[in-house]
Amino acid sequence: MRVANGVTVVIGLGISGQAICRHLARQGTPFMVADTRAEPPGLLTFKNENPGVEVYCGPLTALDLTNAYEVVVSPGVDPHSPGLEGLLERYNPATGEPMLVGEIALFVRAVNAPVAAITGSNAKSTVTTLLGEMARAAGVKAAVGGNLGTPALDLLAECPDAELYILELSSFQLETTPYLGAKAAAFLNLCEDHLDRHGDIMGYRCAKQRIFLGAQSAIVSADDALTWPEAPVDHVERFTAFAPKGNDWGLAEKDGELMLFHGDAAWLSTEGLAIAGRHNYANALAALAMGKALGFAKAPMCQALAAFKGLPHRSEVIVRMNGVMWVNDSKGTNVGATLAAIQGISASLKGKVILLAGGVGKGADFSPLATPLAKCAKAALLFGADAHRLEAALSSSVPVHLVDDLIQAMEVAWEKAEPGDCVLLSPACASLDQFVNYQARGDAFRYWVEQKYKQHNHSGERL
Ligand code: UMA
Ligand code: ADP
Repeated sequence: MRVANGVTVVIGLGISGQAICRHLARQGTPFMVADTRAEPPGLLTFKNENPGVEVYCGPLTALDLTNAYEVVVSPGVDPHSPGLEGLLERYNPATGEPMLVGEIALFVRAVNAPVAAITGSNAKSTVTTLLGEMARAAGVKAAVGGNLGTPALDLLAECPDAELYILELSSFQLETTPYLGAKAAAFLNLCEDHLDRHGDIMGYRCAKQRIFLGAQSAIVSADDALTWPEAPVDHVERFTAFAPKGNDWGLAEKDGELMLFHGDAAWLSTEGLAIAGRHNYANALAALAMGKALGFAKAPMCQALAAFKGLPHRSEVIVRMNGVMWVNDSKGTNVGATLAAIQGISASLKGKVILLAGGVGKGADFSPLATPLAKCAKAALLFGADAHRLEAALSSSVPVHLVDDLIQAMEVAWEKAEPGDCVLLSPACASLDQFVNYQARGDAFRYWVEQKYKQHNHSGERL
């Protein structure tokens, strides 16, 4: 099928694709939509609501894009996939940008307030949400979204008078962003993830480094040089999960209390925080560093931080039952997140960890989990598409059991757990082989635990 002259082609009819369509419609730009799936979810509704918009479903190789004005691709579509070859590298004289861009390129063209952008392998949603709370406490009208939930282009329409846009950005979104120009850009951490898409960790890092294009301030981890900007940025703030050097943000003891520091100034004690674990304190420091770069005052930032309880599905304690703690870390979709969860939880655990893991491993190497599990785990119960790869990486360090699915894993965990233990769902994998998304996986965990809790409460058993 030949695309008509001067038409913008939106690739993908998911959340971003639909937001891109709404934006183009608002701007009066002629566009059509293509999706590689024969029947993408929401197709009928979209057609009913957009009767004049052409929709093509099928392989992109059958689309002739020669006359297109530009191609705007959804994050879930690889810009190098068949049918799109060369477009990312080709200059588009009409826009001065590559022929293929993503949603964020359109956002950058349209936005007229400062942008704070957050990327990293883990903690993006946590830091983005916390920074949003800090902005609110500081009296700044901020719109919060991106990969986190509300697409960036919808934020523009929903909050046109925002004084600040706070965006969580994934490597997929950054890969197709030619320029960002953020007032403050954070690259929080880097561990293997999405290797099936980016080839290797350096390809993945390279996409994430784009967050610094045109940034006024960079916020990076002092503990990981791979997060530091490759191209010069005027102002750099660094945070560490350990004692700070120079003017860095860090964690150190003062008078027997673990405190958050900026340089040699103690800002607040971790004892007053609702979030726990060294990785979460590092997240708090990153948000403080960003807030400072954005001009927020110290008092409202600290107030918002003290009140912040963290997000569901991230090391979330569901219940303590028969002396066993049941923790939902369904958002632990890569090895770095699962390591952080294991280390955070085992630090204060009397018993052992029973890890529930598995799903789609996205090509990652699971072996970094072996040593920490050898130290603190009773068993690893493995399910899903990459269960055998996990078994190969872990079986010499910890007893492993292959099960069919999460529910079976929970039943085995119920049998094995003893008072003092923690049953931890932190799968180190995406959920898409057995669930709609990570939330559905976390909800299934929560539901099972709550049912069990009710049954036992009902029968009068001591919990
Ligand atoms: N797809 C096709 N063919 C198409 C278009 C999409 O097969 O033509 C498939 C993709 O391969 C993918 C699924 O459809 O499996 C969804 O892809 P999409 O690009 O349509 O995704 P959206 O619905 O637009 O949602 C995206 C983000 N999803 C991805 O990047 C995969 C959402 O992040 C984000 O909340 C939303 O935009 C709004 O910005 C989710 C995510 O998993 C939470 N992100 C990854 C992560 O956090 O690790 C990057
Ligand atoms: P993202 O949006 O980057 O996926 P989230 O805030 O949703 O980040 O957290 C994702 C996972 O990472 C959760 O399992 C969470 O417990 C874990 N996590 C949170 N902070 C860190 C950190 N600083 N380092 C490693 N893992 C972390």
